[in-house]
Amino acid sequence: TSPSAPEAKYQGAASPLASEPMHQNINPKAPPMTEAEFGHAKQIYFERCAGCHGVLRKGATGKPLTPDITLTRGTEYLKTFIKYGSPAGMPNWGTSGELSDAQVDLMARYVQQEPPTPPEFGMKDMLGTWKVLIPPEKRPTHKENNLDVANLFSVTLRDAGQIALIDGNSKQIVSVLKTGYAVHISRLSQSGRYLYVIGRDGKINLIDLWMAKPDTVAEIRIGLEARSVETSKFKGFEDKLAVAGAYWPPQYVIMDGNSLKPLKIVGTRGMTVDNEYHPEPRVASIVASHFKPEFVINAKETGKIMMVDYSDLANLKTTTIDAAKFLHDGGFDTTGRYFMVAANASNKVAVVDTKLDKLAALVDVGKTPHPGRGANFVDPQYGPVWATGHLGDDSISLIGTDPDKHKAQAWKVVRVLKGQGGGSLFIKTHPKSHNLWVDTALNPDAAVSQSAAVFDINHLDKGFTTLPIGEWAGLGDGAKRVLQPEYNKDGSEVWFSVWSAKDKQSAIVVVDDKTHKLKAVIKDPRLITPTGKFNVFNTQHDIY
Ligand code: DHE
Repeated sequence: TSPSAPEAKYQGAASPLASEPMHQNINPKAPPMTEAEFGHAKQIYFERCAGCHGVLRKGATGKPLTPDITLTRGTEYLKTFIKYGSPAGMPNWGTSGELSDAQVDLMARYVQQEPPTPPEFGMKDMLGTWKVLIPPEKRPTHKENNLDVANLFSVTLRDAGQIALIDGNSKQIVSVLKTGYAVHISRLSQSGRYLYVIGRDGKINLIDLWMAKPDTVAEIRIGLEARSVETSKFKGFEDKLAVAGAYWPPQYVIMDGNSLKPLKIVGTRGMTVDNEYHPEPRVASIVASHFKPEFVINAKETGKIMMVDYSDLANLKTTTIDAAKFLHDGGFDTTGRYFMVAANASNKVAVVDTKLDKLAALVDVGKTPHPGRGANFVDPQYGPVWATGHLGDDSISLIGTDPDKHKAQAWKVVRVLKGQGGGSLFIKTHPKSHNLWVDTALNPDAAVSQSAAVFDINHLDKGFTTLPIGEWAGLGDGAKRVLQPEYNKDGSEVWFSVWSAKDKQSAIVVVDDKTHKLKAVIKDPRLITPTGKFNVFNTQHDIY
């Protein structure tokens, strides 16, 4: 396997576009394919390749694969490349056993054909999918349940196309709700009443946590493939608007927060930070500014951060900040003023000052930073920092975030910790804790991917302790990954997902933050492929 295979495989998750009908372009110069072969190859392409090479094959983190290039390479060369991979990050699809020789041959011929184009998805399409199941005036006027809503967890049940709402106190599943396919994230309205979840297929569920039994009150599809959703947080706009970003078509959509009625669609096609045209800049993370009525919207391939003023949608004002290519995930510093976002394939973290709408810095970090929302704490020596782990190496970079009292350290990597290994997806702490938790979910070594590292923030030089979270789940043998530490409301517990295959038992392991001891294992036949977990209070208040 090539050294960067975990990163390439991470980006190679199946795209919902695999099942979209698309026009077949026959290129007379390309090796011939039957319609059935083309259909099969298209499916494989959207399941394995589009994440890196792009829907239109114009290249993203992977190289462009348009016929002008692939035809000059020829079938035999392409077959070798697909079968054996490359040190630059192309996975060895053939020798790893993931594609048969016949499939490798199929793909080598397919990429010499014109790329088929998925359809656009505009206002008419969106309105066609929009449903208000319970209109705002028919919803509860006060909380009608006895749940401690602030300590609920919204848990993605990835392959079931569901989320589970789990009570953080009793650890009981309150309900399992049908959602879009493979929900990516959950976010809260400013008040904490409404939960928004977005599926990989672009479907958003708006869930009212005040109902006797929390349930979906509105839904919509905002595109054919998507990852992010957020709500307006600025004073005067609380619970008013929602926004979601699509991978395809490349666009973001601003909606009414109470009904999901689509109000404004904005395309992201355009120039990269290198001033080259990109036809499909996917919308990656979105956060809501606390300083202005603005959404902070990150376009992956162009490397541009759009500060979108939502106070006047008819006269939309956007400040576009040039950062670095391949923007992905990120979070705020503790003051909520600075947004730190990984430009992952550029090995950088971009820092945006949301008060001045300016780039504060581009910080060089390790290989392929992947913070989730990152972790904020006070380094005993260097003051306030925000930390990220990496997919591509075992380092954890601590970046100074206090330009007022620690100017010399601000926007510099002040410390690099050595973690368990590469393949880290998420890192977390809590203001009440002195622990820093780091997963290594995509590490190729099973022992590493099934455990988590914990550092004592007051003794960072002492290294980490490894906790066998996967073993604690008591699921027996079988492939599983331990991922995404998430705190409960009061910061006394850390929850981990133990993500097994769809047809195998998974679990959530709850660890006592102080003692590092196992506190509970949540097991239930309904807990199918749990991935992300979002504590209502912590998500609502950007606590991480
Ligand atoms: Fe994610 C966050 C995109 C693969 C679980 N993921 C994000 C965000 C983006 C993104 C843009 C930030 C959203 C925000 O903050 O607004 N993720 C992508 C991909 O494009 C990628 C690489 C491949 C794909 O095709 O999806 C990808 N992600 C994964 C996974 O394989 C994970 C582990 C399991 C899954 O669901 O597929 C996964 N991503 C998550 C989670 C978060 C996330 C749990 C939110 C973490 C948090 O704590 O905020």
